Amino acid sequence: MAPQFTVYTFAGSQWAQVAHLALAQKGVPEDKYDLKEIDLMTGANFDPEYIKINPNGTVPSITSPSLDKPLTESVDILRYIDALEGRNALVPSDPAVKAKVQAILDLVHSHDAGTNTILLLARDKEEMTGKKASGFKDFVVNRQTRLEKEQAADPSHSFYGPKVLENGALNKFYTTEIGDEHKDFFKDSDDAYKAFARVLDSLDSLLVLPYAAGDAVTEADFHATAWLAHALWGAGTNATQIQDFSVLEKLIQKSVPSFTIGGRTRQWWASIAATAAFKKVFPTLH
Ligand SMILES: N[C@@H](CCC(=O)N[C@@H](CS)C(=O)NCC(=O)O)C(=O)O
Repeated sequence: MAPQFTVYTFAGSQWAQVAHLALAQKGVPEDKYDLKEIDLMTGANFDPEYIKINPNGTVPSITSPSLDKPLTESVDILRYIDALEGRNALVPSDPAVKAKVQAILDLVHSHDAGTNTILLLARDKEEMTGKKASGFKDFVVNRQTRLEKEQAADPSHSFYGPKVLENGALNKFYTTEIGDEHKDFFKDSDDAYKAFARVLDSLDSLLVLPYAAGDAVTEADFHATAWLAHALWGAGTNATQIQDFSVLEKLIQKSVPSFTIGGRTRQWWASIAATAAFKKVFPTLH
């Protein structure tokens, strides 16, 4: 069978994992789609040809001759995959369940839930030194190099100007000596950690159990799973220790000493981690 759609993906992208979880859960045959790797580590998402597919320069995306335009949001992508094969199982029809699912989707996609807080921010000299010596520095610097190259090649392109400035601000903290200019960055990072802790608390109170919105796995499970797995990995958890929350917990406690991962989150994580889709996509955290 000729592939019917193309998924643009990257192993280190949390939102791309939503697509992979949905493909696994629905058992979509592998000959039905192509996978195209967009290497975020080298800024391949900033290739002008990819920006034509996804004007935000993000993964995941899906293209298909049957679509009027590419899908560029993981929420839409999961729903597309869900609708491919038989029953639309991951998107509940019951209005009460739907509302619970939507609250979780909104939460994990909110600004305060951004996992770049864990991956890229630093609250003091020690953390900044650690980040500067890690692969996260390569990520930030490679992005800047690629963005500046593309901007030079096409100065009037509306995508590159704002992105060069946005990533450039972070790039500066990664490439200059740690000093007074870092003070506001450290304070903002601490605030971001406090906000991230509030998101984890909110998730804990929203979870229904055993799965995110109750007895059945829904889209809420897969978005929350990809998000939390990436945060655990970014915190430096041993990638094979799927159930180990201690590293992330300790990191957050530096900003919020009373913080712990809630009991409902732990129960939910144990339930979702036991599913075949989770095991296929997350043999290790990423
Ligand atoms: N709202 C989008 C967000 C996608 C997104 O931010 N993807 C990240 C990786 S998880 C990305 O491609 N980042 C690259 C960048 O922002 O330059 C979705 O849910 O699909």
